[in-house]
Amino acid sequence: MDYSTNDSKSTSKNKVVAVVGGGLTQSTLSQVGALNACYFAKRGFQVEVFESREDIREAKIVKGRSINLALSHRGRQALKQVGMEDTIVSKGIPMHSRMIHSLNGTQSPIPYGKKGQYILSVDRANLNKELLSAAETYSTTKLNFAHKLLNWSTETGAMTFLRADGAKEEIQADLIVGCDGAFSAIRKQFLRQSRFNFSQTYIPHGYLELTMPPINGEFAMKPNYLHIWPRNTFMMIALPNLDKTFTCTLFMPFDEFENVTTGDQVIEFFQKYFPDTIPLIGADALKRDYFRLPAQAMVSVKCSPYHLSDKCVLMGDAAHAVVPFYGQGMNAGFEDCLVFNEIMDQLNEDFSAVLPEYTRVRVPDDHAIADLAMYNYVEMRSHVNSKWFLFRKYVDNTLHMIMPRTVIPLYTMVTFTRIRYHEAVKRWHWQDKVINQGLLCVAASVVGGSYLLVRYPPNMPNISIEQLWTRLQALKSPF
Ligand code: FAD
Ligand code: EGU
Repeated sequence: MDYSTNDSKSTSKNKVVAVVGGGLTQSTLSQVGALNACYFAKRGFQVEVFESREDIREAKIVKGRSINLALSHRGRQALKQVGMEDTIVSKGIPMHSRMIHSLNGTQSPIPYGKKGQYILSVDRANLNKELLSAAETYSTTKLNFAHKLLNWSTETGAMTFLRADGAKEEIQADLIVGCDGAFSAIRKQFLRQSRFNFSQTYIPHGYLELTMPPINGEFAMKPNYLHIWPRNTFMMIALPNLDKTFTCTLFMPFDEFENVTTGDQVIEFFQKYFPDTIPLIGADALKRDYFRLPAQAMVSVKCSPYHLSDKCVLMGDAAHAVVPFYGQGMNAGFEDCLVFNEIMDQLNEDFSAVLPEYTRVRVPDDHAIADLAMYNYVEMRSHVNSKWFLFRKYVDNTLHMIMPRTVIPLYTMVTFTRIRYHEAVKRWHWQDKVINQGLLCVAASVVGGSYLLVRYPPNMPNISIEQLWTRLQALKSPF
């Protein structure tokens, strides 16, 4: 009997897994495909990665910008499983707190939590390079760049690729893992299936990235912070880079972007909303860089199921693009790989059982983080200025301090734990109820108490403050 398990194991090792998506895009860089290549290679599969772009490690200059993102617990746990956590963390910059910039230039730090609770600013390009190189250390992994997926057959599983030389190539695999981003070509075949759910929503905001250079060879602002300028409809965020620059991301409705068309208007706009950043970015650089690229759109995509028979599975943005207002898109995509890996262990790599189980387990969680990110977007743009942001985080953290086990702030569950996203949402609703009921009780006793005091004034003996004080002291004294 033992032989059969051994047999099935050894045959599974000859199976080919095709990971579609793995290299770089300008706006985003595929991280999830590169990580997945590591996971499947580690399990002993023959891994073929197909990426429509050229090899990022050989590309001369990455057109566009060096962008960074926030890596937190879920992403780190997923990296750890393939032995990549330390490599990535060593090149990340810890951010222990947010730094809230008020309109008048005041800066207020708000810690993320206790000492060990910080997030990391990591370079997208470096993360991608490291993961691809790690995947390549397995002799069973082959990276195919300049291979653009055109179509695939749900009947046979055969994929058609367009190569750089214009030729088409047909490739067969035992499992197709779609990690080809928010506009996934793999997902197109899912759309033709009955009972496949799909929705996509563009938000009215766009984003634009600006670089804040070092001053005298040093960071222009405190480095170990996630800098935030909350201005209701406008918001800017800045994350530090290893080269001592900051990448600032400006979020603003497309309508407003259209209103700013000249360099002078840019300065005028920044003077009004982000005056403290003008000398740091530099007025001339600001006028120039603002128009370097048009504002980029942000989309939220939800779908289900994530698998098609035992042939194909979606992960990362291909399965769930989320708006960036929780800093979780890539972290969630990495956790997809980790969850899939756990299910592969549980169900002995039997794709016909693993794929439906992955859908069953993962859809509720990915939908929950998509909803949370959208909720936070709506909240931030509707009434979040710096005072409100400071107040809310203060209330959250204080309640957590008073009742550390009962009240855990939502961002803490999302950012620093692996509590399933949908469980975090449930707990959050429950906490809200408890807090509201607590407040209601306090309010009721204050109102009721005052009423009773007015209605039935107590017959207080006429004693002086001094006497009251001695009595109070007497109460405290054990004798
Ligand atoms: P992608 O990065 O989109 O990669 C898809 C890959 O597939 C690309 O390399 C592409 O070239 C390739 N591809 C596409 N079509 C084909 C085809 N037909 N054939 C072959 N290959 C193909 N997440 C965080 O966790 N923290 C953050 O702080 C954060 N900040 C963000 C800020 C902004 C402004 C934005 C927009 C997003 C942010 N995210 C963040 C989200 C994060 O960028 C994405 O979730 C993550 O990059 C998704 O990775 P992916 O590999 O699934 O998809
Ligand atoms: C947006 C763009 C602060 C990188 C959400 C916090 C983000 C990031 C927050 C981007 C915010 C917003 C959280 C983290 C993180 C906060 C978080 C957002 C990284 C609720 C590169 N968000 N982001 N929440 O709490 O949990 O600090 O582009 F402004 S990291 Cl919108 Cl923790």
